[in-house]
Amino acid sequence: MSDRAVSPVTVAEQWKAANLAPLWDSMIAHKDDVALKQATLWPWAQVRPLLEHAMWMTNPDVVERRVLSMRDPSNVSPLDESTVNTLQAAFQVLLPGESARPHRHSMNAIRFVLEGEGAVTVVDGKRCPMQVGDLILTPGWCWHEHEHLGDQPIIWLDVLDVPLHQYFGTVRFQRGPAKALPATLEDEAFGRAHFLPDVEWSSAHSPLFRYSMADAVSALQAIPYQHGIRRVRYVNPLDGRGVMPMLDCYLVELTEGAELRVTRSTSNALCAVVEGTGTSTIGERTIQWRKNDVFTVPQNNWVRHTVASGIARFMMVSDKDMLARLGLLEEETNS
Ligand code: GTQ
Ligand code: FE2
Repeated sequence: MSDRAVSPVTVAEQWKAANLAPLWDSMIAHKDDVALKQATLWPWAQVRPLLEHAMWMTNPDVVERRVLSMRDPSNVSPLDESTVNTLQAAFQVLLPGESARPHRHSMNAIRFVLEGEGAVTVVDGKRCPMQVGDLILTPGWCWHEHEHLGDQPIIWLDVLDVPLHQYFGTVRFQRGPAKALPATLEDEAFGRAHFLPDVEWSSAHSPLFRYSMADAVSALQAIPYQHGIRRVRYVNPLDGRGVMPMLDCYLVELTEGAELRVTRSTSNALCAVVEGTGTSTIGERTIQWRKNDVFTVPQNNWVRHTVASGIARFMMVSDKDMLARLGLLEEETNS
């Protein structure tokens, strides 16, 4: 008998001992179907009472941030806290008089206010007032703290690019107080349309940290619907690209006719409903949504949004700009 008669049991053991595995037995290589992740909905009616509970359970002095994370129920590992492949989202609550101390991390984040007003997020020393619908950036490695000067609880959505940093091995965290604040440009420097500061400035993220809902809505109202949808993008005014390298934000308005469009993208998105009610069919799942509901649009699913009546708006955060820069963004429409 030749060496070729090695028993299968023995060879499997030998592969294991040699840290090898046959690709022909792989469960993923050369298979046609890529498993699609399903959409998930966090209904505000279910989430709000649990946030109320969190208000008296703990406080940010003790736990740094009073946050309930949104987990994709299909995550297998308990260490996987992602909401979609590339994004990690959460609800954060601050009570009147509370503050969440300064820190910084390599992860980029956006905050989107769902309820309340009168809080301020301080980003590299710039004070960003938070009112319902405002989008606040806390870009990677910028010092940030939150303080609440209002008289009712404030609740906002956090969306971070944590899963990407975990993958890249670039997770970094540093406690405050802030040591040396970098130079910033005042928001006022970007306050006139058609003019930009002609200064030497180099940064991976937008110099603006606050995008008000009032500005976003007036920008939206100035543009026509196309196929029942109109959309504005929150951009870095200095390069016209997404606000941060791995987080790209949009305000989307739907009206009648939107349901005729079915789209599919290699990008992942998370949507927070600002106004109105509607239904979205995302792959095999159909979701009914209303104000302050949050839902995911995992990559590669066919998507169709329908508005119940009148108009509906949602803010969408996605990894689209990153995929575009990597040459990996593919989008299709069937209508
Ligand atoms: O508010 O600084 O949801 O650092 C997760 C990590 C919020 C924050 C989160 C954070 C923050
Ligand atoms: Fe943070």
